[in-house]
Amino acid sequence: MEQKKFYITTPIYYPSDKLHIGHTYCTVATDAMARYKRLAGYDVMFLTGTDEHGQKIETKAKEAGVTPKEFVDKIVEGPQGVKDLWKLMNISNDRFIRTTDDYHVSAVQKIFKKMYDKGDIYKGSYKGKYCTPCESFWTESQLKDGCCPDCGRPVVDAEEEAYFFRLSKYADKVRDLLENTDFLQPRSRVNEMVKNFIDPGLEDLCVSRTSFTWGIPVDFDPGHVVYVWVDALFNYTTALGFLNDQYNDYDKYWPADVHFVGKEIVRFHSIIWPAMLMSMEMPLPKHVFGHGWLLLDGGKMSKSKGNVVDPYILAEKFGVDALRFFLMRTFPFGSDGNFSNELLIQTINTDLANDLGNLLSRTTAMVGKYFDGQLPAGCKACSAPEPFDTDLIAMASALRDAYEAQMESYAPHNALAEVFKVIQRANKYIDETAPWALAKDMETNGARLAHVLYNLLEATRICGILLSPFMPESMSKLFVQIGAAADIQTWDSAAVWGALPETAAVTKGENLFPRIDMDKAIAELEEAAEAAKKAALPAIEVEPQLTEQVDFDTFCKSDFRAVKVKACENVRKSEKLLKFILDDGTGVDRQILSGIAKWYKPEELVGKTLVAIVNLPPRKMMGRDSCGMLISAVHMEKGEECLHLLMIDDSIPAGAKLC
Ligand code: ME8
Repeated sequence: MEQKKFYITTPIYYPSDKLHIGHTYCTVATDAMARYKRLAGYDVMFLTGTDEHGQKIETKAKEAGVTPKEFVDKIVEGPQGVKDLWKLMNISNDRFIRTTDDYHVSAVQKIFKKMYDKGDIYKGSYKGKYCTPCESFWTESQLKDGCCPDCGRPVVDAEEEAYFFRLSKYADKVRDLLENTDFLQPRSRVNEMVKNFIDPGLEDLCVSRTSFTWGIPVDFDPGHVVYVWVDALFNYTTALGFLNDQYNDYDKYWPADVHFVGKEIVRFHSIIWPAMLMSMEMPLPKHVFGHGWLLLDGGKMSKSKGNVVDPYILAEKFGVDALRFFLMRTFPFGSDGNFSNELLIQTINTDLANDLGNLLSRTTAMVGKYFDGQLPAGCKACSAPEPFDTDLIAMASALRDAYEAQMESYAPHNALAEVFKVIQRANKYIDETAPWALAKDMETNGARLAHVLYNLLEATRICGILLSPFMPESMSKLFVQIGAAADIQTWDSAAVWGALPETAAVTKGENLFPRIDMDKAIAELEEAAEAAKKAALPAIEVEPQLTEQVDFDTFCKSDFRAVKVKACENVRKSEKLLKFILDDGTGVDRQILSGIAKWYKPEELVGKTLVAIVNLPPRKMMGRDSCGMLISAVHMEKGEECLHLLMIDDSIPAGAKLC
């Protein structure tokens, strides 16, 4: 039989800043889903990547004084960058796309041309509102209190010649898709989309820009770049090889089974994306799932608001698996959830240290203590089971199906809740059977004790299999401790009670989930966050201020004047000196030499208005007279001296006295 296929994607991330725990949430959810499907026997394609074009990146790069490509390269490939973070979080993506990859760029150009040739993209003139941080166009009616309806920030007027996509042409079909199929999930998001966007009437979408250049050029009309969302959405197909030779998986995996996306980008994925695919006459993805946000202090975590949580700090402190587990267990996937360090620690302590950790350590310790790490043959069977034996076995045997139903409806939090019901049942079973009491009379109760412990190992094994998509590393260690070999870590064996060999070698290993001291950990986290904040600031040192005072009359003896640079050049044979010819308002040129060649090129200073002290006695420098001194601001940054000439408004006339 042909292996079933499953294609799942995360959004591709904007590498405009370091990623935070909100981004990690979506990728971990996708990873858990992909691992679950692999476990269940599917041939999985899991795609993630980065969305690297657009005005926001261009602006950020300019601010950083680098090219846009250099800027994104650092955030995607550099230390603690996007790829590093996914490696740390044990993300098992099969492919990583960067929208600056050549194959993607040329495929998007072909896609744009195809829609143009079909008449679905046409040239017009755009007048409207644009939210720069969100890279989104809005019509007047879509604004909320005059601001961007997504992020609430001000929008700007925009007018330019532009290409448009005939979104209006597909309005009825998209409405039908949303209202009459299960394309968009959870269902609550359908009403949002229909009421806010389709009911008011879908307008054609502006899909090119001319006011900046960092985008995919429209190859048949230089000066236009493709709207970043058109470029970004098609990543899901170009990464499979659509209209390019880089890959050859399009026929195999398209259409996608599900796109996991945050709720603010559901509009793009459930309206614009299917409409463009209809235009391209391509099959539609089966599902789009819009998950909620992780909130901090009630607001969306975002770098621009400065309220972000660093996944590196949390993973280092609590372990990658504990962090992955917390994200999936605590927040219902379709809703918003309030992140807090307290909640994280509480979840680890309750679910992992107490419930799962105790079950594992108590069970393996007792097999060690009472049976030297190996139960006797025959322990699986029991001639007279107690009601709690039957109950535990029934729950654990039914677990896989209950879990599967939840995972299939994209409810990982509920799938985990099912697993924890069995873990809690197993812990209760320990109290009910009181193995330590049975052990007091091994001759009479030895067989019963072995059976109880076998049941505990078996329940632990089944739970371990179903937890492995969420905590892969820790569950591998758990399997070693309970003596479960690879052939009984499988999906099929999760539905088979009694698959663990009776005489499996059991070892009480390391404590997988140590209990965390809440107060101590919170104090340390706060310290780490403070240190990270400090490290992010440039290490600037300024000279200590002088304490010796000068009287006012002495100060007034220094004559500071505005001077204009008429000419400036390097002094021959000197690496340090620049020679200035200055207009100081007297009508006679003033010459000053200044040791600032390291920081300025002569040509960038001509015409500038500077400040000079003009009544210092002339000094000879490299054989030339220097009549005065130019005033600069100086500080140290990361061990380097930094100098900024004091430049004042050019409207100030040469010779004006500064006092
Ligand atoms: O939207 N909680 O990129 P992005 C939960 N490039 N999810 C969050 C979150 C939070 N606090 N903050 C961000 C983009 N996210 C586009 C996608 S796809 C063709 C293009 C989620 O880096 C957010 O909801 O701004 C989105 O799904 C993802 O992180 C990427 O956000």
